Amino acid sequence: MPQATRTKKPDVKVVILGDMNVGKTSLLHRYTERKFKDTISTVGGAFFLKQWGPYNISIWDTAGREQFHGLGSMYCRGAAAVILTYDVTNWQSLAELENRFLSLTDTANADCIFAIVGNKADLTDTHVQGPDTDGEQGDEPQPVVTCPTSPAVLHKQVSREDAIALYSHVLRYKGLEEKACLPADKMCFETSAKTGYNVDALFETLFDLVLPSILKKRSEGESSTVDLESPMAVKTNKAGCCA
Ligand SMILES: Nc1nc2c(ncn2[C@@H]2O[C@H](COP(=O)(O)OP(=O)(O)OP(=O)(O)O)[C@@H](O)[C@H]2O)c(=O)[nH]1
Ligand SMILES: [Mg+2]
Repeated sequence: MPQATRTKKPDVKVVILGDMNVGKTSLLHRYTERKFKDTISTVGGAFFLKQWGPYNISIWDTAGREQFHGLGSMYCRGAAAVILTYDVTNWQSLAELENRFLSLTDTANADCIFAIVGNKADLTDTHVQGPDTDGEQGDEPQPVVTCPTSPAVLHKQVSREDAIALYSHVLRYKGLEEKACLPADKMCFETSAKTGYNVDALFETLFDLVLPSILKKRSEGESSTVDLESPMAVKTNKAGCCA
């Protein structure tokens, strides 16, 4: 197989779920393109490929609109990590994660990792508001603009405690022992796709955590193949026959 083809094959799958308008696509744009761009509501789904060290991670963006709900479990099939996203200014968007989206993750891997993400934190917390809040801007340092009036701060409808409670609920739904899982503190994030706040931390934490899944998948793949160039690699069963 040509090297170029081999390096583009995804090693692991991460899926982002959540109600329409919570900012799933914007989070992916921010992370992959370092930009906050205009979006249109996602139709069906889309995927991004991210190289993480020697590995390729596919990140699946899904549509939050009800009419595409049926596709969700298909996108989650075989996922190593799922990002459950809500909007911190919209309580209903958190409720929907429990009511509508959690069951879609039944098709994910048994050892799937969950992150709970409250996006649009720039709307409720002044410390999240950065200089790069005005549209398409990249990674480069932006000039600090002093605004005569700071943007209005909206009411935060979902607290961090609410998100942590949802994380506990997810673990119970999955039949997992809380003590044996990653702590809620580490897996609940508040982000802003608009300013970039916590976005890298979210994705990079998850990517580090899915590495064991990649290694497991690779070793399972390797044990079921035979390297024809190395006679030592031919596997034999107990009776000495080729396996
Ligand atoms: N203030 C603010 N607005 C945001 C943020 N993220 C997204 N938005 C805005 O929220 C709206 C919806 O963003 P999308 O990224 O399209 O939302 P989505 O979750 O992908 O929506 P669907 O594709 O319909 O499921 C857009 O107007 C974005 O500009 C954020 O962090 N802060
Ligand atoms: Mg979208």
